[in-house]
Amino acid sequence: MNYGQIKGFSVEGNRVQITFENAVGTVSAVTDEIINVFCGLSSESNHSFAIEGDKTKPVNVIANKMKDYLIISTPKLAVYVYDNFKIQFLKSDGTLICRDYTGEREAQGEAVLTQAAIEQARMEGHMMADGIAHHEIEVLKRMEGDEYFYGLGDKYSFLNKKGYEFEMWNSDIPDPHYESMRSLYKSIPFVIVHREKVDYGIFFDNHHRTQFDLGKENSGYYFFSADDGNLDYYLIAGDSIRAVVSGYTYLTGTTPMPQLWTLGYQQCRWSYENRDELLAVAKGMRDNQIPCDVLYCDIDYMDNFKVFTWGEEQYPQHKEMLTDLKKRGFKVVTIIDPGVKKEKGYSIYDQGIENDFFVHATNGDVYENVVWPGDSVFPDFGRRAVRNWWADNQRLMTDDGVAGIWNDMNEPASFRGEIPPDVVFCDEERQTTHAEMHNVYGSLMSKATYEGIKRHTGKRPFVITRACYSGAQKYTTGWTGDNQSHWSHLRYSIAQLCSLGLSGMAFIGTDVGGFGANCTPELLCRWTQVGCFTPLFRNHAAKGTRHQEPWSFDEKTLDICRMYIRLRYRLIPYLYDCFRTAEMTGLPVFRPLVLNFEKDKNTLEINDQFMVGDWLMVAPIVDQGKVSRDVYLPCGCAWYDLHTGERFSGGVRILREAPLDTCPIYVREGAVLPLWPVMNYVGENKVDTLELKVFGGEGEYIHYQDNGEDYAYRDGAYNLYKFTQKHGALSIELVNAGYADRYEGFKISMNGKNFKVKFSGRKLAGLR
Ligand code: MIG
Repeated sequence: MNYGQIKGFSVEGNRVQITFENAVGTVSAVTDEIINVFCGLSSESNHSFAIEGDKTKPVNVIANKMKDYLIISTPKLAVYVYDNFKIQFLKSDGTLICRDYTGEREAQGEAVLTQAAIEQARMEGHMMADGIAHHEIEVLKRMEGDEYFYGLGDKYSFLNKKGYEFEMWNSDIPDPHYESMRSLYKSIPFVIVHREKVDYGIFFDNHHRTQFDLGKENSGYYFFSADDGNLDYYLIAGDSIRAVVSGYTYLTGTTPMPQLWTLGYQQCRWSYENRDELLAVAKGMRDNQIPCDVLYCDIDYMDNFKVFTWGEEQYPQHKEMLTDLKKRGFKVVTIIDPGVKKEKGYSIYDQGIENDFFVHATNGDVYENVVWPGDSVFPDFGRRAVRNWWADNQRLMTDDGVAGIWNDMNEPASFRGEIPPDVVFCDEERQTTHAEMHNVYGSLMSKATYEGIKRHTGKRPFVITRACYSGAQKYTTGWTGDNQSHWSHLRYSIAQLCSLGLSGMAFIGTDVGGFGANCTPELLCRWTQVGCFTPLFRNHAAKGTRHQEPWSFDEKTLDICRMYIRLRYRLIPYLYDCFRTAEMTGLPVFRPLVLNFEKDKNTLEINDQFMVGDWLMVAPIVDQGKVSRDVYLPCGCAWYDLHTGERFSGGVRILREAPLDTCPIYVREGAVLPLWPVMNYVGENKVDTLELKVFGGEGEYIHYQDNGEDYAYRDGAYNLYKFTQKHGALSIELVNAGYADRYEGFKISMNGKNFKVKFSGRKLAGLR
């Protein structure tokens, strides 16, 4: 798109409208530090599937015309707009944030091949570059040289994405995921750029197929592009990566508090084929004293894969089964796919046909493709009426006692080829195409599921999705789809989960043990050692692969898995606090070290260590046969080895022995970790006395407590306890007292001593 010369401009509130020769664009300040750049190339409206509600704050925007450019400023930023809508962003002190690249695209190092050579190579299955593909919308930013690129959702790659190209097109990929794969299940077109003196984010809010090239084509620039939709992106400035993540989640929403039980251990398999098998797994958990809260029913629980039904043959009297499991502390989550079996007499199909709820082929017929139930039709989730209907359908599950819903196949995936781009989908009343709605289909489905569960149960919904677009974190957790029981997949899962966290999704996990291929005992141990720190802690495996419940191998494997699953339950109050932070600030639970320590250059590319909240750092083993590893302890604070209590100063690299039963874990000095006793499931025993493990130094920690279930906390029904340590003494103060059920006391371990204190008032000081 060639915008042409600037012809004029006008300011209206936060927005500056700029008339170019060939188009009208706007630059709007959402806040002092968030700028939206927009040009309605395909529609006038900047309707977003990620940003809900008006996020605009009052900002003092001033625009001035210079000789050949405009300066638009907020109290914190200056935006220079040139001809052809080229832009430079600066801080108000003049520091350059980023500037558009003004040259033409040019592929560096591209091999020159004859057409014959290309055809031959393709015949054998090689991917051959097609040369430069131009797009209707292309925003090229100059590479200043010191960039690190983070984020972009679930892409399968290292933390720093510089030098790679990606595509946003929700894709069901059952084959092994590999490094630098362009797309996966989710589309989160948000990238964080870290430079020595500046941090910023770019959120390209275009839900069509988009591309991101972060210096792969040419190290002189990076770009994002699309062939359809609008030029619509946000520059999110801030003085740290944390501020940028918070800016992004300010726009697109944060992850709301989950129910407490969702933080427990979850066991899944495709499939526990019948009631006996599922009950045997439940028994296995309790017999082996493995804490477990959640069991799953994958697709085979249904009657012929008809969503919202149960197969009486496999799961007779499922209601009684669910009630009985619930008594023993097990919550059951069932899978629901979007594909509805085409079968007259099946109520969901009939209702959908009667109300015209399914997407249409171009000739006006209901569109059909094949998924698990055979010939199937697809709900048109872009329409409110369809989402409402789907939300109501949730009741069919929750009324029977189902505790959460797992949304799979919602890229949407289909077996008879991908749904053609021109199949008719709607965006509310507007008819549009699959090409436009593809990337948001999973988000809309999850939103409908969330709203239904919320409406029917009044509790915080537990929804898991495979596909989604930016902003889905408000409604759903996510998992990373079909990984494999490969060591490389365990290794990459760390960067992948960190990237998802930086992209706003705080509640995420991978299939622990790996989905495809056969897990080994050693891999299961190491994966469980990582899994116990991931927000969603679910072990899952595919049909036809070896079983990977913790007892599926030998005693040693069982012992090690049990040990780390128990550690998970010890950490639940800490994790819950991290979720509180996530809801308040958008900062993820599972994070790269760079989020906390970006001034320490050694953390910029750490792919095999991670933080859990602000206080825990984990350096797991992710290679077969390895029994020791180097661990980097970031600068600026001291660290305690959780296992040995040994103290290390920060800024050092140490060698840590890590036999199979040991996952190296470090606690930041000054921490006061709240811990639970181990229990079989969340809520089995009431915690009247909270355990606090104090790690020297000085620090302040806020602990959050509520009923762990519903939305009463939004009306203030929660407690906040402030733990402060200074000069070797600890004080405890109740700083918010909205929830009646308080702790009666604390069991404290500090300075090598253990003692208990009663807590009935508001403050205790000088504990040592
Ligand atoms: O293509 O429901 O990613 O977790 O077990 C298989 C069966 C369809 C894919 C999901 C996986 C799930 C499986 N599903």
